[in-house]
Amino acid sequence: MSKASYDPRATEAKWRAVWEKSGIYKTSKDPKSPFYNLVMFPYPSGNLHVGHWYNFAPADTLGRFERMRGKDVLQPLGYDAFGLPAENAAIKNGIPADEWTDKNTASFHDQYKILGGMYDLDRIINTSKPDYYKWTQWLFLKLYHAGKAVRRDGVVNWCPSCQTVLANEQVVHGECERCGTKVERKNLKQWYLTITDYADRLLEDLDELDWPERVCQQQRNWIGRSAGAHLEFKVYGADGTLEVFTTRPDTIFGSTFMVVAPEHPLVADLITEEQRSEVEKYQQWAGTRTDVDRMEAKEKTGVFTGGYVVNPANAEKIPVWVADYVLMGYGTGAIMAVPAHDERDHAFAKKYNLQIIEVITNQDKASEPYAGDGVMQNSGQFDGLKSPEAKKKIVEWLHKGGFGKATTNYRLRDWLISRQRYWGAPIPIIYCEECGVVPVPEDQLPVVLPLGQEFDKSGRSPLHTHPDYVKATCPKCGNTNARRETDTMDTFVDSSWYFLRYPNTQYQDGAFDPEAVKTWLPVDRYMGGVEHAILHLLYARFIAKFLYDAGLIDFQEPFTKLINQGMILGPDGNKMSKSKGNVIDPMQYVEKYGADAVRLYLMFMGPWEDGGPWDPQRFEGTYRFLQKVYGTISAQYEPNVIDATSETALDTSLHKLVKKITEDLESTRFNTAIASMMEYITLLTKVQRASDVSVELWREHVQTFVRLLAPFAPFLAEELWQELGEEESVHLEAWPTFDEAKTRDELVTIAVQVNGKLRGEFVMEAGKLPGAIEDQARGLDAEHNWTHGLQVIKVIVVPDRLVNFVTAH
Ligand code: ANZ
Ligand code: ZN
Repeated sequence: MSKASYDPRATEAKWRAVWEKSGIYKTSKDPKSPFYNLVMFPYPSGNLHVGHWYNFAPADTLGRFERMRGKDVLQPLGYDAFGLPAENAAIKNGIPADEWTDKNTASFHDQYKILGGMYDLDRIINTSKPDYYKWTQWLFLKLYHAGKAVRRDGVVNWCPSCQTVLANEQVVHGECERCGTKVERKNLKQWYLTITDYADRLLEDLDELDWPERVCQQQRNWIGRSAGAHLEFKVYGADGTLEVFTTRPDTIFGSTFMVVAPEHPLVADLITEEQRSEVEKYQQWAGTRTDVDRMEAKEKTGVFTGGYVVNPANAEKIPVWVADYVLMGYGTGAIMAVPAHDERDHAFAKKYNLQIIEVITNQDKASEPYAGDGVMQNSGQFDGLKSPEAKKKIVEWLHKGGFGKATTNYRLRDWLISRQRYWGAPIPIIYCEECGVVPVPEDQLPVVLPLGQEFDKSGRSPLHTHPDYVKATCPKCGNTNARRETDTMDTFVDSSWYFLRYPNTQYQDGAFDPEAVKTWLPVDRYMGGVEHAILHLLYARFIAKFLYDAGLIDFQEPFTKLINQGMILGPDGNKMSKSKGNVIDPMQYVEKYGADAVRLYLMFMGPWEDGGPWDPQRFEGTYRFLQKVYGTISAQYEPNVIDATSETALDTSLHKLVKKITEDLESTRFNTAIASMMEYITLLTKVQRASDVSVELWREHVQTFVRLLAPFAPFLAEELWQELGEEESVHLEAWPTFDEAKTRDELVTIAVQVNGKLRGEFVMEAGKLPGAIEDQARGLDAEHNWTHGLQVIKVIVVPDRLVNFVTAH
């Protein structure tokens, strides 16, 4: 008989304590078959939200599955703990950023345990602690000495209220994401990591990765390699040349004007007295707009500089305009405008009434301007050639004349890592009046971030005014009046290498233990949100290539396989947000139904990669399933009359189940795996009612099922395992195997008799239970009317062979 219902709260608490004590989830010290199963470490922002669960719980199921298949699994967690929210809390509520962070990591830590994961919590990484950021600083110095960390002038997004540089992603509609102040463009000396040196490798190596195609495509677009030419246009009537980048040198005869970015240095030389005030006004206005504003603007704007250049192809004198649809940060910040063949140039020429010359025959009259290939016209000696061929010839011809050369251009920019913020890893640099820029020697690391800082109302980083921090001794000449760099690093630097430290978090002789890294890396499977498709994943790939080149690691790609889970939406189908009141707090559910139910529901609700709305009703259904599992498995089983057919049918269904779940987990289809478990449990309860299989077979079945359940619902599986009389943990068991031959469906022909006379037949899978065969036969009788509408009083079934309807005469 089935026992009292399952009490997840008490049971989960019990096993949590047992597991912690026995240390069954500690990573193997001597792995024979290492498997690195990694989730993206979270920013500790208060409590684990349902999105974290959606990442960590299914990822844990996969880790447990690998472990049962004999792998030694490294499955760590940590905290990406530096960053603005901590600082905002400090500014708003007066709690020091470090206190706020420590409080949050403590509550995350408790919830990591509650989740029921086999995460090895002895290996926690916290990027805001000196024993970690010491090595982030070490990495910076490595890059610096290799010439890959450089300080230079650049135009940056500046928030005058937050007093800091913002990354492009932190600027929303031209305003600071944090405070809503209009962002300014400013020229500042900042630290950059020269990721552009790696552009080709970052692009080409994508082809070898087992990553979602859309992520690879996003990275390709971000790197944005385009082949073209740098061409030079002499300034008319003065010295100087205007250099442009173009992907279409074949259209040069159609270039009727030039456009330069408002910040372009040559504007000052081109500008005429009449145009001066108008151009300057325009430059000032454009200075308040971000690149994103500028690219998205529907209406093109611009002003004429008054100056001209000479088109080297046909010696025409053409006007130079200033317009903000040309960006200073791309190519050369200047373009040759070809209004007949480029959409933006076309719109601009129409608006300002500039000349349009078609130089490629438009094969698609419907589209104007025509951007495709075709036959050359209005292009001197190149007329009649096909445009791709003309492209090569024109570049060669211009090159001979000293007017430029073929080049490749990238959209990718160097990585600006300076932040004028407090809560980040200090940049280990000292400025000395005598020696200039001096790196802090490695043996003086870490440069310690002072804790317990208070902010004044301006929100400015307290480091700027912290006398003990700013004042430094020059490591080179001993000058005690040197000044410490007060900028900290972008938090993406912290996360660009953290996965190297997990294999040995205690390692003191370097950022990472080379032996342990050799054992565990590259990461076998990396799981996290698609919002990291570009920045984090690109930066981590870059740093891996840098360390590879430095001979410090022996692989170039850190993450062999990547899986992006989808997003959990509120029950109303919208993105969860406090203002919509549709936020699901996983802990509320855990308290009532247990962690297993939350885990299982998250995996059952739909394909992991898709996400979807949280459905409280389906959640209830999932919970009921767990209760049913408990009831069925934990009940006493006593066989009645044993039926050989029933035994075979049950056996086949188990082999099928093992195969299905194995294959589903291999391709992360949790939802269909769980659906088949549900079907199987329904079958098992039927068999239980019929009690027509042997006790040995029953036992084998329930034991196998509990092992299959273990990676999904680790607490319940452990409880049942114990109730089945086992002493060791189910999580130390091997994954069940299956016999392929037994999973194949055999077909049999079943004869249909009415009162013993043959009336028909049908085909169905072998090994079905009598009930299923009868159902099938009755359904077909409705179609074929074998029983002539007579009342059936009895149905005799011989499994795999015949059905006999006995009717009332
Ligand atoms: C002439 C031309 C004719 C162009 C034509 C296109 C079509 P991708 O592929 O993205 O690299 N361009 C160059 N620098 C720019 C800048 N700083 N701001 C805005 N636009 C810029 O694009 C390269 C093309 O974008 C270049 O080729 C240039 O316009 C424009 F029928 O030159 B083209
Ligand atoms: Zn000095």
